[in-house]
Amino acid sequence: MMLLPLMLIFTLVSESSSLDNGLLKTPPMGWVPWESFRCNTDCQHDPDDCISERLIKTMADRLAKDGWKELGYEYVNLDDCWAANERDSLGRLQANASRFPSGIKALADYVHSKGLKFGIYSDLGNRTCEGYPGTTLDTIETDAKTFAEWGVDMLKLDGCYSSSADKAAGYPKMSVALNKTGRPIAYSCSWPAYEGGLPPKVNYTLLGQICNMWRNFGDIEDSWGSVSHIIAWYGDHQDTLQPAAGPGRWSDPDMLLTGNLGLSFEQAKVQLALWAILAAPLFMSCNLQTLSAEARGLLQNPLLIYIDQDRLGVPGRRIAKSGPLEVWKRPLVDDQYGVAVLNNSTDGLPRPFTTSLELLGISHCKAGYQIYSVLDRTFEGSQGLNATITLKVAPTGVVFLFLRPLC
Ligand SMILES: *[C@@H]1O[C@H](CO)[C@@H](O)[C@H](O)[C@H]1NC(C)=O
Ligand SMILES: *[C@@H]1O[C@H](CO)[C@@H](O)[C@H](O)[C@H]1NC(C)=O
Ligand SMILES: *[C@@H]1O[C@H](CO)[C@@H](O)[C@H](O)[C@H]1NC(C)=O
Ligand SMILES: *[C@@H]1O[C@H](CO)[C@@H](O)[C@H](O)[C@H]1NC(C)=O
Ligand SMILES: *[C@@H]1O[C@H](CO)[C@@H](O)[C@H](O)[C@H]1NC(C)=O
Ligand SMILES: *[C@@H]1O[C@H](CO)[C@@H](O)[C@H](O)[C@H]1NC(C)=O
Ligand SMILES: CC(=O)N[C@H]1CO[C@H](CO)[C@@H](O)[C@@H]1O
Repeated sequence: MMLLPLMLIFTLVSESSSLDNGLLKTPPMGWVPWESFRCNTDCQHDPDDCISERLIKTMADRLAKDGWKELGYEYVNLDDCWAANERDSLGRLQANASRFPSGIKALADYVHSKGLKFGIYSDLGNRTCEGYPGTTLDTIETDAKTFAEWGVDMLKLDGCYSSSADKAAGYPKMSVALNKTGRPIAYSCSWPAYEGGLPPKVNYTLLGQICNMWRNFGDIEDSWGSVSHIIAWYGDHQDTLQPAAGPGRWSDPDMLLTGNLGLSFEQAKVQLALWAILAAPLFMSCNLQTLSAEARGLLQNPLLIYIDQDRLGVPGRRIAKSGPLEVWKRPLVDDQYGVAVLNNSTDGLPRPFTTSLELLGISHCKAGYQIYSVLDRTFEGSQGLNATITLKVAPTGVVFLFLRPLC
């Protein structure tokens, strides 16, 4: 009899904090075309790299065959530029027939046949960011129904060409409309990114109730400046952002750049390590056919994925900053931790960094912790709480540790 009121409270708390569609209990993983393929619609001259059913099928094949799916990369999503220039005669969105000759339903079926999930893109506004038909307040229900009929598993709803008032009405309305279709569809809202990402214009309590994930900040670009700027922004606003995220409701610092051209290998490691610390969605956006062995190794690092997907779902925080070095820590299940030490300097020399578990605030297990270097895939030995730990952190690089208690 004592248990009943406790369970009731627990249920109420979890219901009020996240969208009740049972989805994205851990951050989603998958592939999107945007960073590598943008709005390339020129299939005549560039048939391999244009936004088309052929591209999506090819990437679904790779996800299914090259070990991605088993690691959790299960979503194959479209971004902008899939739609025809006009809605159909019944007012429904439709795919561009020359680039998607079989239609979206057949494409979703294909993706499902590979054991994967299918995501689509639309925009709450008069047009998508690239000018295709948008989802306006009066077409929300039609579009939700269309997506459900097609077998869509995730919707990213962008926010170009709409006012703040339209967004405030439209994002919650789509959440209700998706629910009414009866099909579980993960819902990714770009709303906060269009309102500066912070209160008072952004209400994260509300977002957690209506969306499964959201972009908070501007689009990522294929450069170190962009990655470093995003990390700094999440650190500077962690008191707002960190508590807002959790199982079923994630902050999305945007796509992974690994496999593209703009980052050095060390910089690509920084993005992956920090995304895992932030409990971020892991969406690759590169050509999976031409990925180098090194890039594949980074993206398929099992311990990094384990940390990202930790079922506590508590994003990490920046706990210290000194000169160009900053320390980030994420608590994981069973008193385990992820710790990333980032060096933001560009002066070419690996920086020494000395610390101890005690100094990192990791002291629950008095016997000490086993230390693994996530990116080197090595076991570095066990350490007592007060033993000195010395690391060398490459310029615009990271050391990413996984700590497991000896208790
Ligand atoms: C719709 O919402 C209800 C109540 O919150 C929930 O129980 C149900 O699972 C949701 N259905 C879908 C398809 O999201
Ligand atoms: C389909 O996309 C092509 C570019 O690949 C474009 O020329 C054509 O106008 C589009 N068709 C429709 C109906 O939107
Ligand atoms: C969207 O279109 C409507 C109707 O034409 C117009 O009143 C509104 O200003 C447009 N909104 C934006 C943000 O372009
Ligand atoms: C934020 O949204 C929640 C849930 O809808 C609501 O209860 C709360 O009053 C809102 N907060 C502000 C400051 O508007
Ligand atoms: C790194 O330093 C640059 C230049 O001062 C700054 O713009 C950027 O925000 C810093 N990045 C991080 C993660 O602190
Ligand atoms: C570690 O050092 C601190 C301060 O020097 C001390 O309070 C603490 O008891 C030490 N812990 C262990 C496990 O030795
Ligand atoms: C996070 C951090 O420490 N950033 C520093 C990186 O280096 C530049 C230039 O040395 C500093 O201005 C930043 O504050």
